Amino acid sequence: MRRFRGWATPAAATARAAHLTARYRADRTEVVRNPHLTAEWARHAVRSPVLLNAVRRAIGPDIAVENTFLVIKWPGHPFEVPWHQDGINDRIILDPRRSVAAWLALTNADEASGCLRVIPGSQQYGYRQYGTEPDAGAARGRALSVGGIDTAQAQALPSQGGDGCLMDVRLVHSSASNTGAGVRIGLNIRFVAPAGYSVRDGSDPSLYPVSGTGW
Ligand SMILES: O=C(O)CCC(=O)C(=O)O
Repeated sequence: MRRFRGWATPAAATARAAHLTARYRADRTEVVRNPHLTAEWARHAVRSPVLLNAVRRAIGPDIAVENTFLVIKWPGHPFEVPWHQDGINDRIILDPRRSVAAWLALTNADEASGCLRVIPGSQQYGYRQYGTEPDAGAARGRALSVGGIDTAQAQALPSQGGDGCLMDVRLVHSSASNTGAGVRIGLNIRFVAPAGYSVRDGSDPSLYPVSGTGW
């Protein structure tokens, strides 16, 4: 896993988080799918030079966004993202050599507010069997691993708005509910290089190129 700073300045990340909080507070929206296809700020975020330089080092110059996922954790509202791997679900499997996941902090996040937690080294053991989250009807449906997770190994990744990290798409990670005082917002991004994915369900992989000419 590689951590970095400055995909946005802390002030810019915090200002964006304040806009998002105002926009989504009324209905307590928790998940916004693929904001890079609809929102200028997210289109900008996935092209951040600091972020793309890190992604280039991981998977080379030709890069497309395969998916983004904005997670808003409202204080005092239970919303746990279960242990899962970003590179596999019923729709797609990502090739770990040609894809990478990123997580961008828009707000500060600590253990109380539900920062990312990872199982260091878990990427070495490949993709695991997964089940679907029980309340997937609430637009939270995602892959999650079942069994075999030694949570005693979990490492919390507190971060500040404007921080980010790149993760192997097999890295097992999760985040707890927000029991802190403020909103906690993060953007999860899956990046792929050409041929970095296999579609499993026949759907179109709507790729959004952000770097290179190999598209
Ligand atoms: O933002 C979070 O708490 C977790 C996001 C995540 O793991 C994901 O969307 O895959």
